[in-house]
Amino acid sequence: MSASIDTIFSKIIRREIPADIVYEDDLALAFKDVNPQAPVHILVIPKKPIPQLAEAESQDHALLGHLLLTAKRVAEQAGLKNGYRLVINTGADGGQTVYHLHLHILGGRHLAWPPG
Ligand code: DGP
Repeated sequence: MSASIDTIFSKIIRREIPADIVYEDDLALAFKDVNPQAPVHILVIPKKPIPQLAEAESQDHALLGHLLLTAKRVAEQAGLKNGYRLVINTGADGGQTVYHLHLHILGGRHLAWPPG
């Protein structure tokens, strides 16, 4: 388990480094991924620095629901009428590289399943 964190995403929240922010509210921020894997690739993050889903707690119940509904709203805003994929990479085996919980919204092309 990770300790409390200050990642690149915390710096984006604090506007210390630039990002293409597409949505913000009191609890969440959404911005374009710097290394897009699809025509639309947006990250939705909580402002609370939860390192990874595996470290979310029961008190985060409402926040996790908010993140899902925010992802839906941002996907609609991005025009993803034909669908999209939400991904949460968790931990080393999950391929997580930034230890601030984030949802990837991927869309704008057909996404194969299972993923390559
Ligand atoms: P993950 O592997 O699930 O931890 O994904 C981290 C994502 O974060 C990865 O797709 C690239 C993106 N990313 C990393 N650093 C930055 C950054 O400084 N700005 C933006 N916009 N995205 C970043």
